[in-house]
Amino acid sequence: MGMNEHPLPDTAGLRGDYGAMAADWTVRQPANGYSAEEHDVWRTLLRRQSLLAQRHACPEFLDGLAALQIDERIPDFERASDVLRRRTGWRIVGVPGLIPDDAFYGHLAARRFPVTVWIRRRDEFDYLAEPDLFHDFFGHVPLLFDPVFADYLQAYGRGGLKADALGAIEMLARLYWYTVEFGLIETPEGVRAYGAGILSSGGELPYCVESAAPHRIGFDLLRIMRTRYKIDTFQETYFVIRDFRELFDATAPDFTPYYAELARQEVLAADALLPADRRFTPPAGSPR
Ligand code: HBI
Ligand code: FE
Repeated sequence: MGMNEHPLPDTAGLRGDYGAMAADWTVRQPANGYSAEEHDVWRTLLRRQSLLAQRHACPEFLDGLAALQIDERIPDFERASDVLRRRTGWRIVGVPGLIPDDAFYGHLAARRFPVTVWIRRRDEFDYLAEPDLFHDFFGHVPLLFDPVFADYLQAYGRGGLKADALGAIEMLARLYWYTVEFGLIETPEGVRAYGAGILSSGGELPYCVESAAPHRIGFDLLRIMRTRYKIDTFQETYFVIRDFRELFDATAPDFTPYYAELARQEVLAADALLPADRRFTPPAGSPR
């Protein structure tokens, strides 16, 4: 039984303020804004990750980051949505933190990306259990400017609503994890990161591209949906797409036959390797 990426919110155990939510689990950003300390945490994370992203992120992410023109203060979601909506029709909605799968998928299916309204403390720079504003905004929002990825994520949301009914949430959660959160993509300069969990991480962004330790396997939908993942260490396996069109095309068919096929196969460990896996060799001189 694999851990779902996020424990479904019984809200009691979660950080955010779920008291003042709308029926669709959304909230507004704090009316009186954020403290100087919170803006400083944002600024520090933004500087660290932007520097790393210049070297290790895919060009589409860097284009979206530039289009957002985020500065050294926590962004206003309405203003960012105005820019984003004009490009791909997506907009940002504030949420108190993790929300149930069906609510989350429902927002994605309507081109609304849920972004957490609170930001981590300084002592949580390198790991926190739940996605915060920095992970969601910096990690996820820039790629929504890419038209093909934007279409993929909406298709993913629609698939999630159907998967809920088919009891296939766990297999779709693996697809989300190994693409939207921890995906790699081929570029003429070599493999680059597009996954938000990588792009918002100080350690994993260089590691995922440079280290010889993890497996890097060519994108294979069924292989991904049967592969467990780890939620509190660097990934042992990354999946590499050729381009976002490959991702979008993979989610075009109805998944029902896939779920039947997967039910007959064993679930694989996060560090499994199969003879059929299309492997990417680490760059020369990689640190272990
Ligand atoms: N809720 N706010 C928020 N953010 C997420 O990334 C999120 C979620 N709920 C469920 C969820 N992710 C995962 O189960 C995905 O696999 C759907
Ligand atoms: Fe995320």
